[in-house]
Amino acid sequence: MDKYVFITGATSGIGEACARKFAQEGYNLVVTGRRQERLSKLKDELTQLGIKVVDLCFDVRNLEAVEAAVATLSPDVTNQLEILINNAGLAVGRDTIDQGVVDDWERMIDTNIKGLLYVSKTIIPILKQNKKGHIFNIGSIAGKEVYPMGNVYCGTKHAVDALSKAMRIDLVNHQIKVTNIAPGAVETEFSVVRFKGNQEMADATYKGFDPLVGKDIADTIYFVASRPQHVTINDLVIMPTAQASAVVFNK
Ligand code: NDP
Ligand code: 8X3
Repeated sequence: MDKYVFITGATSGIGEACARKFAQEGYNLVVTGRRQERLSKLKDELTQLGIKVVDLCFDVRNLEAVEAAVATLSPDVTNQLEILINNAGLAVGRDTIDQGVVDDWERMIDTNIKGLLYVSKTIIPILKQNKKGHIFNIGSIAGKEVYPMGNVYCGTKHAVDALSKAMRIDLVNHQIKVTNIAPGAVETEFSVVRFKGNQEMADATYKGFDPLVGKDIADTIYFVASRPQHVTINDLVIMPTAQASAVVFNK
């Protein structure tokens, strides 16, 4: 197979699991993130499967860096680019709205909303030229519900939910599918980042129940991506069986 999938945030968690899943299924990859060492390691490992892997190290918050990185892709890659997985994102902090740290808010807004927009704006012309494509936006249960001290993170993921709907409308005439994926609790580096390196608090998030892992989301995304061309799955909420809403768990 010659098809390429472009994954943001492939250095960890859900994005890394997507890279592994699509590689196993024979897709070529463009893997991206800010940690070059991890990208190089992943590239070395997945190339062994006989697929092609391009690694691009950039920060999605920097439009010029996004554009410069994508401009380095050869036509061999862009002409076969079919899938974009807008996965890079993060929560930082868990405070009431009045106690929130403005720098945390800006990191979340700049990454989860503006970064997703910058990457989409850069990749969509390639998909349009190829006359076909599939964009996966990794939203969250936090884009469907709001929970205590989730304020700005929930706001960014509600924005992703709205942007998925908007993209679907604006791209329907170009055979570009848009799927919003809204996971509940997935054990990745997400909570370590949210709690600013406090491993104990991160571990407590997943204690007492069986959380999802990155592979669960990657398998689902692959299932959605492998439906026939005339079928689109628009929106999926995926939870651990022990989770009933953003805050209700069987622990
Ligand atoms: P991880 O922290 O494990 O992975 C996050 C990825 O995003 C990393 O690869 C990181 O790469 C990348 N990233 C973060 N900021 C930037 C940036 N500025 N520029 C480029 N890449 C960036 O978390 P998850 O895998 O859990 O998170 C993936 C997505 O899933 C996020 O959008 C998150 O909001 C969403 N999500 C997660 C859930 C969970 O419970 N884990 C549930 C619902 C949604 P690097 O640091 O190398 O740049
Ligand atoms: C991550 C899941 O519930 O912490 O998006 O918001 S949650």
